[in-house]
Amino acid sequence: MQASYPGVVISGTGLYRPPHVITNAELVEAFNAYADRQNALHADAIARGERAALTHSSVEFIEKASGIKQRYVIEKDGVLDPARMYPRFQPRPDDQLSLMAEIAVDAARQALAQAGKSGADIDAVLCSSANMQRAYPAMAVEIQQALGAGGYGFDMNVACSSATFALEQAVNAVRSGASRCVLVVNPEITSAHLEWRDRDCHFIFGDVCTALIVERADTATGPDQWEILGTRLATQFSSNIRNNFGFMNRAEDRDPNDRDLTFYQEGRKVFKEVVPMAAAHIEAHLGQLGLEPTQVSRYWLHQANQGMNQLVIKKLVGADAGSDVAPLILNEYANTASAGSIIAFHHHRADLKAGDAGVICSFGAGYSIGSVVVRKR
Ligand code: CO8
Repeated sequence: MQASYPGVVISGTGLYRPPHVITNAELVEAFNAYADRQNALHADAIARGERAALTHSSVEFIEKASGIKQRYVIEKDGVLDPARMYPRFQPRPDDQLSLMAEIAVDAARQALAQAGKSGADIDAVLCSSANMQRAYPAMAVEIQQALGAGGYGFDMNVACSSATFALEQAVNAVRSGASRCVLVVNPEITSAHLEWRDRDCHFIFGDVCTALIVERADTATGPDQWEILGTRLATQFSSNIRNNFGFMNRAEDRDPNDRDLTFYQEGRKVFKEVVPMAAAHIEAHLGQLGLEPTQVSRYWLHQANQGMNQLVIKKLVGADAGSDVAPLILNEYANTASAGSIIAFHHHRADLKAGDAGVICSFGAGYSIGSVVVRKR
């Protein structure tokens, strides 16, 4: 006898958008001031050839190389202070809601409202993000309590694929009967883990938090439901996107300013290696489900680089990525790690009709690729 599994839908999304914008012009002005200060400070060593002078960043390079025009951040002054170059956050006492939980609760409440659910309807919380604010207790458990949710919560991290990998866990939990209604949140405070003092990457990231409600189709009542047709995850080890920050740094007698303790990457290699992997992954996943890439109405792709997304789409459907096929949000939000494809899904799905298929797909550090194929109900 064949087992029958409940249908699963995404019935709500939410988006926390930070209050501050940093334009490329503001960012470049701060970086160049920092570079000039460093060069003046180390003028003798530079003159002796013992140290390379820092070169200026440029708005033109950033926009041409990435498509990014601005980013949102939770705290702006510290990032733009040439004497600091990273955000300034106040530590909070243990009895106050953590910053990461706060933005997750904000996005979660929006997703719950869209799905017509309350916190009490949630029986699992997955907090999945490229960086966690602390080691323990899990952020997800704090968010669970703040929302009055039941069941259990846990944290997970698959860098830029954290959201899609969490979606698969949520779908499986509902499909197996273990959970009825799962909240997935992706609080990405990337500003705290970006190296704003490195011109190769200082423009890449922005802060944000996304939320998704994943529930049984037979109990979903919200007006906007997306049936999950399938999920597919893949990983392949690479150090081309890496961050060695971790709990052992103190024991290694590391300088907290060591370059490898914040985000670093071989951007060009990532670009070249990940584009074919992502396109082949999506094509194979669609094939498994009996779909051709051209039968998909919309691709909500990871938002790291405009050129990358255009190439992925070209490989899939043989045409340049028009914004109707693969909407871009990175011009406004920059790369928001795992939240990028979910922001695209949040902003760009209202015009699709019942029966239309779409693909949410992330790709990033790991390497990791996650695709979720959905159909509008
Ligand atoms: N201004 C002016 N010139 C610059 C700048 C700048 N800001 N930066 C670099 N240049 C120069 C370089 O020095 C180089 O000069 P030269 O030719 O003389 O050596 C020239 O410009 C070209 O540099 P690149 O080859 O580096 O430039 P690219 O065209 O490759 O563009 C990109 C760089 C935009 C980074 C591009 O390679 C890219 O987007 N690649 C894809 C990367 C990607 O997708 N990464 C995914 C990472 S995100 C992820 O997985 C999540 C990780 C966890 C998140 C953690 C939160 C912080």
